[in-house]
Amino acid sequence: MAATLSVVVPAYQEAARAPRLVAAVRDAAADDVARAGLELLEVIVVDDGSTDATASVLEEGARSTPLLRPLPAPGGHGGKGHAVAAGIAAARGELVLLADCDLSAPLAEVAHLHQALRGGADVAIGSRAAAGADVRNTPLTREYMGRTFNRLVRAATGLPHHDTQCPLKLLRTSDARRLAEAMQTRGFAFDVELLVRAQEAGLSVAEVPIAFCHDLDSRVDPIAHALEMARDVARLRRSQRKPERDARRQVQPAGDELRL
Ligand SMILES: Nc1nc2c(ncn2[C@@H]2O[C@H](COP(=O)(O)OP(=O)(O)OP(=O)(O)O)[C@@H](O)[C@H]2O)c(=O)[nH]1
Ligand SMILES: [Mg+2]
Repeated sequence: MAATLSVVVPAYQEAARAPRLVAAVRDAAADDVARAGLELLEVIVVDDGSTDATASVLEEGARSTPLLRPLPAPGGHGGKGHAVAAGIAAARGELVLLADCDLSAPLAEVAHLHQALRGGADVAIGSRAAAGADVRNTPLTREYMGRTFNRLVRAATGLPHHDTQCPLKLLRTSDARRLAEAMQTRGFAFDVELLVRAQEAGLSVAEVPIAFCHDLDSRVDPIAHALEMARDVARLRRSQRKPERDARRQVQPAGDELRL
């Protein structure tokens, strides 16, 4: 029998992009997930205290789309990590897939991630850096920011990955809960902490090339969020146990096409 899947999507000020997500959930998501050998149980979209019409677009969409499960983030606006953690806590599937509202990494790519889990990985992360990735439309500035950020992450934390910020991540819900419960990062560097905690828990992580089409509409402030993420990575480094940090000495060489 196919394992069940919950998709968790954080949403902040997404009134304009949410209708496209709702349509994808209504028309294609179950088939995309079934082709990956999984059964889609729900798409939890966590509205992170948006002040635009995100909540009403999601509520309206859910009326005609039973798989869509809007969830207000507890305590109002708290950041992407905060919202993802709330979604993970609410997930009912055996596996959980983290994704973004803009579906710049299409849900159909879950097939590649699931293959990695079937191959023995505990966590599969989508990658725009791994050989074979099909990446389109990324502005040069974002590409540069992403590379720089991922270099910083590798140097600071010892993580071997080349694209921590790719939206798609697939893992067992029980693992995701255990990791998310212990996490401190409420903003965009949540993804980095998830991987740091996975490493500390002894979980194996596979970085899997995926198709990705950058959506130019963005909630990311290149200065404020870059500074916040650098600060969060520095804090993460201080929280790490030394053996995990030093694991960077065994890091395998790879391309460094890294993006935020
Ligand atoms: N919960 C929450 N989610 C957010 C916040 N900011 C962005 N998001 C969500 O995070 C996801 C990614 O946001 P984007 O604005 O596309 O940013 P990105 O894809 O990381 O960066 P770009 O490369 O600029 O697209 C979307 O689902 C957003 O709704 C926030 O403050 N809180
Ligand atoms: Mg995006």
